[in-house]
Amino acid sequence: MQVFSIPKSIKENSRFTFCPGCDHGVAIRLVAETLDKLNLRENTIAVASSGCSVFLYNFLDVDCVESPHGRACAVATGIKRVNKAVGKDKFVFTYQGDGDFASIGLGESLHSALRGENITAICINNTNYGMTGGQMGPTSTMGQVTTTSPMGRNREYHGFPIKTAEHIALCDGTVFSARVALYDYKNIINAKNVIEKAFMAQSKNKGFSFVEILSSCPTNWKLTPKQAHDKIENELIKTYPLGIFKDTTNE
Ligand SMILES: Cc1ncc(C[n+]2csc(CCOP(=O)(O)OP(=O)(O)O)c2C)c(N)n1
Repeated sequence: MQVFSIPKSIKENSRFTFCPGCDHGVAIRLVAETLDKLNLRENTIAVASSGCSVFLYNFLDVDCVESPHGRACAVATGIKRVNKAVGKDKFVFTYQGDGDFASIGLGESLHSALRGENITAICINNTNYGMTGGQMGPTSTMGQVTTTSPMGRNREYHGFPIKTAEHIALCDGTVFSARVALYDYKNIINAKNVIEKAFMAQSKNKGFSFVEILSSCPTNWKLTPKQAHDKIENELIKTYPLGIFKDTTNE
């Protein structure tokens, strides 16, 4: 008996290429299920950026564009506006890492939110530059050991991590900003509802919507998949509290 059906928005026979225990698979499935639920698949253009998130186009059966590192929100802005100019209202979302969204692409991300671009950004926060070998990222937590902070991130040398969802919520053009996690069933269901709210904001032409997803990175954290999820539940959410920081979509 097949208990779970494969969402239409997932490519058939796609081979899982993420590290064991990585949350990207769950995140992409939630995105695919939400695209199906809102009947957006045929009208969607996804923008994947450099980093592990780029593999989105291997799994998602929608039109996908790859952007240069950090430029996903700028590329999505162009795609959304150009289509609008010729009378096509495309559903456009980005799928980015935290280094991509909140460091190299912070300018593009923040100004897209400030302009109130009617796009949705999804940021997978695994607290490091995952694809390139686990270097310290803008979201690495205080004391976190990475390949470029072997003694742990410290205040004097590295400064503090960025709380992306809270910052994006401060932008006047943002209508929805939230942070979710995927370490257990309850949080996965919540994440799906939050992604739907963010997508609905765009469908209702409200403005910039954003979802930060706390994601495990067992390979670079040097933990087992279970230990990595425990770390998110017991440690990471102290730095990165879960919740909806702004929702003006019904105003
Ligand atoms: C302009 C530019 N600089 C650096 C790189 C190398 N690079 C590729 S992926 C990556 C790290 C991405 O980290 P993050 O955005 O956090 O995503 P993750 O891999 O952790 O999902 C880097 C630095 C690049 N491709 N382009």
